[in-house]
Amino acid sequence: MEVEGNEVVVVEVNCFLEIILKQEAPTSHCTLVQVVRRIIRMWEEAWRFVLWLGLLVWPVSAHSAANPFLGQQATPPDPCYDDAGAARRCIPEFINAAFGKEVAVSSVCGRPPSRSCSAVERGEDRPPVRTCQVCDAADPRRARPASHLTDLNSAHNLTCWQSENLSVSPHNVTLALSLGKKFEITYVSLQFCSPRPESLAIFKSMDYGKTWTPYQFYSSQCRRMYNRPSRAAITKQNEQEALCTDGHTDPHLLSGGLIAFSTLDGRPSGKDFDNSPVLQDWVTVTDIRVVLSRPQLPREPGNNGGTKEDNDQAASLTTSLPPYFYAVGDFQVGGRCKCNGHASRCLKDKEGKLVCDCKHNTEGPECDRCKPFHYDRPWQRASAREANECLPCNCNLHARRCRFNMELYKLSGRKSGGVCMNCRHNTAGRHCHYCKEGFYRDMARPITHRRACKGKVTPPRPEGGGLLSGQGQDSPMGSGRGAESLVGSVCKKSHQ
Ligand SMILES: [Ca+2]
Repeated sequence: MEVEGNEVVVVEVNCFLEIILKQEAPTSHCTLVQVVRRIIRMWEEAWRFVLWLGLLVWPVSAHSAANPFLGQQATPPDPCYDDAGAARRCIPEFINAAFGKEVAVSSVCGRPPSRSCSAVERGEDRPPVRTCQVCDAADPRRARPASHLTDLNSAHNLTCWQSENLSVSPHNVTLALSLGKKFEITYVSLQFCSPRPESLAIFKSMDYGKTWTPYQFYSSQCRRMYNRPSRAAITKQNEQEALCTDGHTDPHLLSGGLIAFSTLDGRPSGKDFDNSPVLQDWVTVTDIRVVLSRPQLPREPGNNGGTKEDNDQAASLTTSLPPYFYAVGDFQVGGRCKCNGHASRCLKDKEGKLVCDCKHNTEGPECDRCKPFHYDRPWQRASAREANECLPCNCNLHARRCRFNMELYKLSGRKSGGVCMNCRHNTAGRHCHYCKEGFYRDMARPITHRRACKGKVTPPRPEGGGLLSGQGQDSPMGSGRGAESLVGSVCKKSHQ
């Protein structure tokens, strides 16, 4: 049989070649029928090949569709869910939130070009030398614009912003940075190219610059400059209070000094941050403003600068000084995009605004509310122990909207507080779980079926009873409402 079959195939192929490709006339052994058969067989083989290819590919694609975390190395697992698919806390990565952002400065050198001089250290044994340079905003090599505050910081190519030359003190020079979104920040740091200021203040805003709160002060005269005690203690009662530190200034350091403010340092609840709404607020910022208030008293080369008392006395007066300036090479704000534990990253939306990529059925710029229809329990921040994801209302597929009711939530033992609105498909009740008046429950269908409640009921006649007993226990969710059970019973009877 097999040999015969093979012969047939050979004949068919030869005929196909002769008649179709060489365009010769059909002969006695090559009929058109054989050629047509050959063509049909070729079609069949092509289809078989396609099917075989499909079977080969299908398991891979089906598998990856069912579980997006397997078989696709390009898609990393979602940090907001564990391997079993359960929600868990997730947070965006720690970044320098100031990087590349624009800083509004109240003073910048170079318009018109100006010359400024400073003392530069040359090593421990050698006295500092006085060097001067020109700042010219029109010349890229000599400009010192605000963009140098937040550009890529490199030790080999330190780029600095610089203020105009100033000669009165105190005189505030401000650096204002808007992050465009709420962040939870760990530190604010300034790397100076000039000597560090003698007095500076850091303020924060949580509402995009509408209101400002003091964050931290540095001064050798805390009381006089900022009306704050130096080295105050932070207790659990005043964790949102800004401190004034007087130990930041090394009078011998002429340049390159760093000011680093750590937001949680020394605050008692820092160790239990998850459970401290006060500190969660404290580290939340949309904007940071740094006010450079007063410079170090200038030191001439070879001059040791006088005693602290001399400095204090001189600095306490509003006075004219030899020209001075501030210069900062790097302004950093270290923290994470604030998403309340419900997103692992922030993205730019259509308008270019930074927003959280919210998971756990949350939404809003900071995942700070539940998505519509997910109001079965109140919104909560995620903690290390509990993801606190928003849960959908249970409306048995009959409603698209629901609201939260605190009373019901408390009554349920803080489990469920959602109330369905506008139940459709002739259903009613908090969960759209029974048939509305005048409709009866079709027990052949699950309550989630859109035809679970059927037909209009003819109102029972006043006499003749209609009050049938014994069939009133069919309420699907055990709602136990006598009236509905009664309606159901009446309908059943009337349809029999
Ligand atoms: Ca820089």
